[in-house]
Amino acid sequence: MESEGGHRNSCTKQDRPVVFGLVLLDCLKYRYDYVYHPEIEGWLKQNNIPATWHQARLRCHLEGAELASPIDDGFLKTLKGRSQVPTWTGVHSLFSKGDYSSIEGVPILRMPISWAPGEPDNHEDKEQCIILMPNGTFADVCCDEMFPYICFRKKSASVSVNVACGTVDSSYAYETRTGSCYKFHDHAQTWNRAYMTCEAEGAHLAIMDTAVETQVLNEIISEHPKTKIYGAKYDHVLVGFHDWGDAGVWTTIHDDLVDTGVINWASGEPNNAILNGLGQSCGSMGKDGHLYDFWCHVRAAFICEKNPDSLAKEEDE
Ligand SMILES: *[C@@H]1O[C@H](CO)[C@@H](O)[C@H](O)[C@H]1NC(C)=O
Ligand SMILES: [Ca+2]
Repeated sequence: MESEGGHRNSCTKQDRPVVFGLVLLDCLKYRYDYVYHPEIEGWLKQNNIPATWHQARLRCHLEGAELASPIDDGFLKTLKGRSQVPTWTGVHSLFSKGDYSSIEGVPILRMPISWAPGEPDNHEDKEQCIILMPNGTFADVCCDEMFPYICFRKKSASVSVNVACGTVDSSYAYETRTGSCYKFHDHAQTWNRAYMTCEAEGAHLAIMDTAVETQVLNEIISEHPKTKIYGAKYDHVLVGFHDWGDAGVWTTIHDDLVDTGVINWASGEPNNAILNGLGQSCGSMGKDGHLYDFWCHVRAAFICEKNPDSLAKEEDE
C-alpha cells in the first residue's frame, strides 16, 4: 500500500526490546496523525487550520513536537510546496528582536533561507515571526497573523513508548479498573486550555462513567496536594463536564447527561457562584470526590483520560 509520501518501505520493523513495559519508538510509529519522513529523520503533521504563531507553537509542543523550521536543505526541500498558502515556520525573534532562530535553537544565518522581495522588512517594528511562501521564499510577519503550520517530531533513539497507554508520554498511567489511562496535570490551567492540552495529548478531560471511575479519579486527586500544584488558587481539579449548551443542564464533553447514580454533586452544587461577574459553567471534582461547578476562567489542576488506542496507527489494530 502506498502511504502518504511513500516512505513505509524505508522503515524496517525490528524486534523492539521490552524493558519494564517500555519499547523503543520505531520509525513507523509516533501517532496516527504524524507521517514519517526518513530524509529528515522524523515525523511531520500538517495543520491546515490557521492559527497565530503562539497557538501553533503551543499545539506542536503539547503534541510532543515542535513547530518545524527549514534548518537545513533537507528540511527546506521537505517543507517547501506542501501548501498553497504561506505557512508558519518555527523561526522567530521573540526572545530578542532581530535574533532569529528556530525553536530548536538554530540561528537564521545557518538556515538555507532566501527572502521574498522586500523581506525581511520588520514592518512597523512588529514582525518577529517567519513564514514560508508556497514558492519557497520567506518573509517576516506579525506573530498574531494566522497561518497553517507544520509540527515536527524528531526521531530519537532514547525515546521510549509507554506501551500500556499508547503514547510517548510517560506520565499516563494505565488503570486496570477502568481500562483507561490517566494523567494528572499539576500546572493549573483554565478549563479551555486544559481541554486543549488533553486533546493534543490524544486524550480528553477525564469523565467519570462509573462509580469505580469516580473512585479512581478521587484517589488520583488525593495523591496530589494543592501545595504541589503550580498556579492553583482553589482545591478543585477540572474534569470533562459543562453546561454550555443549556445553562443548568450538565453534560459530559461527549454530550452525555450527568448520571447522578455515578456522580454525586457536592451538597448545594451546582450553585453557579459568581466571580468577577462570571458564573460557573465548567466541571470540577473536589477533594471529597464530588462534582462542583467551577469558573471556566479560573485556573486549576486537571486530569486527562486516554484510551490506550487513541493515537494508534491503523497497522496496529
Ligand atoms: C515568491 O512569492 C512571493 C510572495 O507571493 C513573491 O513576492 C515573489 O516574487 C515570489 N518569488 C519567486 C522567485 O517566484
Ligand atoms: Ca460551584
